[in-house]
This record gives sequence, C-alpha cells and structure tokens, in this order.
Amino acid sequence: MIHDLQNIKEQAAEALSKAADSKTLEALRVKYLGKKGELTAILKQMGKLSAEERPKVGQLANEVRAGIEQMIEERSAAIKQAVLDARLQAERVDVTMPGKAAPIGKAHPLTKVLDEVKEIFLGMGFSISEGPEVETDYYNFEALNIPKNHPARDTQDTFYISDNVLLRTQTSPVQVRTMEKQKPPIRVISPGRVYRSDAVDATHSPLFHQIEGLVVDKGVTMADLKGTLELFVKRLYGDESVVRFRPHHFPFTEPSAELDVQCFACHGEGCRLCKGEGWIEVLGCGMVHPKVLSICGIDPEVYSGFAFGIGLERIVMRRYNIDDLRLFYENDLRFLDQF
Ligand code: 2NM
Repeated sequence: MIHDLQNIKEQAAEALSKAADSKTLEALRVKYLGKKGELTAILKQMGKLSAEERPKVGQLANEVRAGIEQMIEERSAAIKQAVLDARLQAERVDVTMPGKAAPIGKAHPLTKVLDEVKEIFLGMGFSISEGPEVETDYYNFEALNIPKNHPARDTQDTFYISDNVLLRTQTSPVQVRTMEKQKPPIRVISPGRVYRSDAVDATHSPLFHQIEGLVVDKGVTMADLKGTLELFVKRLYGDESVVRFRPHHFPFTEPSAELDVQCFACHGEGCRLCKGEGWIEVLGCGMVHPKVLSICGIDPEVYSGFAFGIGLERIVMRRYNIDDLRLFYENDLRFLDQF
C-alpha cells in the first residue's frame, strides 16, 4: 500500500505538471482525490491493515493527499496566470497608435455666406423675419403691385398648387406680412427658399435662395438705400469694392435699380470673370412703390421705404469660384468637404 501511495503521488505529479487548463486540472483532482478517486480507493482498504501499519499508512496517505492538493493549487494558480497573460497580450492597447478622426459635419457653403450676410445686416440694426414657402396669389403677386396678366407673373415660371395657392417666387411676401403686422420703423431682412419653374442647368434651379430687405420709416430716401447697400457690399467684398447703381424696373419699387460691383479681376476693363462687362450684378433694389405701402396699411404720405433682393446662389458662386449651381443641391461630399 505504501508503494501504491507513492505511485499515486508520482503519477499525480507527472499528470498535474502537464495539465494546461483548469478543466484538465479538475478532471485530475477528481481522478486522484475524488470520492471514487484512486486515493480514496486505497484508504478504503485500510481496514485490512494491522494496528501497527495503519497509522503509518494513514499518515502517508494524508501526506500524499496534502501534497497532491498543494500541487493542484500551484498548478491552478499557474494556469490562471497563464490565462490572464494570454488575455492581456490579446487585448493589449497600443496607446501610441494614431487615432481615427471622427468625421465632423460642416456648414453648407450657402449657409456660410448666408450667415455672413445676416451678420452684416444684423450689425446695421436689421432683424430677421421668415414666412411661409407656400403662399397665396395675393401675397406673392397682388400686394406687390403685380396684378393678374402682368408680364412679371409669367405663369410659366410659377409653381401653382391651386388657382390661388403657389410656391413663393420671391421672399417679398414675408415683407408684405411684416408691413401688415408692424408699424414703422421697420428694418428687416427675410432670407429663404424661393421657387420658379425653370429647367435645371448650370445657372438655373427650380429652388434657390433669396435674401430680401426692407426699411420703412419717416423720411427714408434713395440716399439711405445707396448708403446701406454700398456699405453692405463693402462689408461682404471688402472696403476697396466699387459699386454703381443702374436704373432698372420692378413693379413693386419706384424708382428701381440694380447694384453692380466693379469686377475685382479687371477693375472695370472687362475680362473673362465678368464676361467682358467690367461689372458684376449683385442685387436689385428700389424705393417701395407707394401702392405697395398703402396696400399693406402704411400711409405713403407719411412713410417711405426702400427694399432690395439678393440672390444667394450667385453671391456664393462668385465667392468660391463655383461655375455650376447644381453642386449646391447634390450633397456630394467631395464638393461639400472643400468649404
Ligand atoms: C427685389 C428688388 C427690389 C422687394 C420689394 C419688397 C417689398 F415687399 F417691400 F415690396 N420686398 N422686396 C424688392 C425690391 C426685391 O428683388 C430683386
């Protein structure tokens, strides 16, 4: 029996030293120390021993058990450590690796320039007013001195929803609504989307953006219009900009004008950028027609005002040298990323 016990210890030591994982280790524990294990099997035969032998064999059996238990413990610790080491190795974080930049969105070029324009007018004491994109015939045309059959209606340009309801072709209806609600002094700009039934090409889109402005007060003159708009152009394009006002016609203003800025590239000589003109058109403007004032409930004998309309796309195209306005609406990141 003593021999058997020593055999068990040696075999256990040999097997345990090869155990590579906790499952194998547990199987070995059962095999040697379990209730049906080899050590128990020997102890069950102790009854056959003489009274002299029993304590000796008993003591050895206890030593063997303790020895195997200790070996299991040591082995178990070693396996745990090995598992931990492997995990640490596998999950290692290399803090010197370059990071992945999270893609961050940015403002659309139309938004960027619109923000600049808003900032300029806010700085001059204007406030911003917005209104519906679906309008009535009255606000889009009638109140602006564009009666039925007026050539400026050009029915083919307007998206009609019904006889009397349409997509606004300009943002002036917002200003009509402002004049109806608010007593002078009025100083507002109304930026927004406008719609015209144009075929799409490099310079036309059925949806584009306008910023219209309106000033109404006692004693407002053409000099106020010229001063305000020249200052706007200088804030937008730089102090050295040269402007001119050229007579024009709009049904809702009298007199009316267009503002041109002298070509930055050729200083008025005429070049490719200004298509040989020497001047580049920036906006339309004029003194609000007395009829429009009175339609909106403002007495033209007491008050006068000026108004202007700026096409946003055209300004942005010039600012960034963009030659095709379709790029604004296609949401191609290769384009948008450049701003
Ligand atoms: C323009 C040109 C000139 C304009 C007029 C008005 C209103 F409502 F006060 F009559 N709003 N905007 C106006 C004047 C718009 O766009 C080229």
